[in-house]
Amino acid sequence: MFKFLKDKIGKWAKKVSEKTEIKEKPKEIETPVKINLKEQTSKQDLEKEINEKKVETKKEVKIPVKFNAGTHAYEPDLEKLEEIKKEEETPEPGKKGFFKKITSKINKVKISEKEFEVYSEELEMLLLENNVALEVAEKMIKELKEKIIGKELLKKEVEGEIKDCFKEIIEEILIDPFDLVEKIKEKISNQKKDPYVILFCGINGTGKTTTLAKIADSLKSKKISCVIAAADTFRAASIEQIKEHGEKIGVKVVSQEYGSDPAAVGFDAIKYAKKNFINCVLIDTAGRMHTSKNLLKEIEKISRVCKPDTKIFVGESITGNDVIEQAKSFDWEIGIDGVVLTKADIDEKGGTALSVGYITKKPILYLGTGQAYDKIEPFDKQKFIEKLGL
Ligand SMILES: Nc1nc2c(ncn2[C@@H]2O[C@H](COP(=O)(O)OP(=O)(O)OP(=O)(O)O)[C@@H](O)[C@H]2O)c(=O)[nH]1
Ligand SMILES: [Mg+2]
Repeated sequence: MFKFLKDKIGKWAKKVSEKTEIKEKPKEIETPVKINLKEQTSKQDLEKEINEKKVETKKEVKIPVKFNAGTHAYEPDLEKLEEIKKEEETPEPGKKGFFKKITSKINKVKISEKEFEVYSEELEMLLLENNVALEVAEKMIKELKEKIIGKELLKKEVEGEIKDCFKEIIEEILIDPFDLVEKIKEKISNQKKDPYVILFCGINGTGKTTTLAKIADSLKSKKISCVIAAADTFRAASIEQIKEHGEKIGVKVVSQEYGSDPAAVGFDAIKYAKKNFINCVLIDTAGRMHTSKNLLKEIEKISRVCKPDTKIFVGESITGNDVIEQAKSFDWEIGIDGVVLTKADIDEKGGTALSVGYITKKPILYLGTGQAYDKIEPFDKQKFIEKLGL
């Protein structure tokens, strides 16, 4: 998953490093340039002269030049000089010869603003195609530009430098998630009776119920007792579905009839948890479109009645920018605390994970990475950056 930076940004950076050295022959300058050479006396003298960039051999040497866009100067052409180099004697150890000096000079590039503009359009397209939101793509390009323009680099360093810059930018964009398990432990150690309440919300079919079951299973393995509220009383077979999960993971499910008030189901589950000293209540809710005012009012009621400690928005990582709009709507309505991005296992792009947190200012808490109960990973900034191939 998330291969886009590894594959594509790398290629883009390579292109930048190759193209910053303009290869066309400048019209007003004739190449190669002829340098007239003096008579050589000794090997030492020759090396001395070479180090002062005055080539000295017995014959006349033609030094080809080409334009370096980085330094805005004409410089010797390395490839052609290599041919001449073969005819020269190797300088004594410790002495940096003429060709070495030329080599290091010629390999240096400086990316100008003009050049960057040409490539930034391509980069923006690349980011947008990979689900990075426009606002975030623009920020990334602006920051990369500030970091890279005018910086003198060895040609071979350009790709690595661009990747390093991206790494820094992404580190800044991503929000550090809070540790949900720690928060639960903190609350249950302070207040013996009140359970920690988690509400799951999102549009239809994003993986709310599966994520809830995964989290309940993981909490149970950490000795945090759980009860599930089957507060999706709307979708056909939703209660059977959550009960099946409950049976598989060994967690009690509190439910009512289809069509009953979901806020009441949540309230019942909290009551059950208090009575039975259960640590955590996980409330499953029906999928609802973020554009439906009535359904958003309903989730607002569930939230108002159940007063969850954490409200988790569950979105699909593959949906791209739509997830951002959905998360914003739910946040507007109930104030979400964090995001779970599901189906990261089938997301090759990764841009959604990069953008959703930055735009909503809410941390990504977990990534869903498959259908099985153990296919959930706490979101880790460094791991995510590694997955992007940086
Ligand atoms: N590949 C993959 N599939 C997932 C993941 N999470 C959930 N799914 C699958 O997505 C489908 C929908 O999951 P549900 O948990 O029922 O989604 P929901 O949001 O509760 O759906 P509604 O209640 O109908 O709104 C199921 O087939 C899940 O197995 C994930 O991280 N990766
Ligand atoms: Mg569901």
